[in-house]
Amino acid sequence: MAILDEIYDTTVKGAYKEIEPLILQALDQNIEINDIINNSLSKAMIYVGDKFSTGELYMPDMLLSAKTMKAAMEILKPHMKKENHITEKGTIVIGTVKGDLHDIGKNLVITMAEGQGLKVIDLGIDVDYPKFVEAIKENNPDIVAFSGLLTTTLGNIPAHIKAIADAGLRDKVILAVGGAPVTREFADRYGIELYAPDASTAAKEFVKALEAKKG
Ligand code: B12
Repeated sequence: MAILDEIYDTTVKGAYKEIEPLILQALDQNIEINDIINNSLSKAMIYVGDKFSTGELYMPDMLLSAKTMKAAMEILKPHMKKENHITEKGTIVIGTVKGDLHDIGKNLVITMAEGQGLKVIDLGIDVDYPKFVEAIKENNPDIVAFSGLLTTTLGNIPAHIKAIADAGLRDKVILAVGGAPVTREFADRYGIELYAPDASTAAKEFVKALEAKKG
């Protein structure tokens, strides 16, 4: 079986103890990291999510698959970071929105953004409105990014933006949003400047926005 298929199957099964040699084997074969992520790991997570929707897989299955993807990412991460970033291109504050505990996608965005030489402040999961506001005051970021995987808690986005606006900080930052159910239309609806469907596009869009800001 081709190695990407093996990684896919192992992630679907949630066999997290078996993932390391497979990822190392894929790296040995010089398979692009983006390929490993997009064509096996993320694809497996989408499959598991779909099977969860139809009741064919359960919460523990999703958790095991998530654990497998996380283990794989830990091995891939050091290979993704570019070396020698002498100057940081800009700062991003990122967090998963209030009520939402998903963080695999967010963490992937962080890794990719760091790989592009950006400084990232990670607020973690289930981030309440004041925490974003405090982080903006403390770190003076260029970009504030929301990650959201649940349709329900994405409903908290307007409240997140309002808290930032009420603190007089809305004009100081570029807002970004992403996560499986998020679309460009969703971002536009709330006046969010930046949206990207995946982590590598996100990192590129961050850099583009920072370059445009500097003029
Ligand atoms: C793994 C998983 C879990 C794990 C999370 C573990 C973790 N530490 O993250 C666990 C088991 C805990 C979990 C729990 C739940 N989950 Co869940 N989960 C998933 C699953 C299978 C995969 C998500 C994932 O990691 N994908 C892989 C990553 C790489 O992709 P991604 O997150 O989309 O991120 C990419 C892009 O979206 C983008 N991106 C992400 N963030 C950002 C941010 C910015 C700024 C930008 C620009 C881009 C960007 O870049 C990323 C990389 O390319 C999805 C299925 C799916 N199709 O998404 C369901 C899914 C998201 N879960 C779902 C549900 C319903 C739940 C629960 C409510 C289940 C329950 N009954 O309790 C709980 C909610 C708990 C909570 N309060 O958050 C539903 C959501 C439905 C909906 N639309 O609202 C889904 C879609 C499954 C389904 N089809 O029903 N889940």
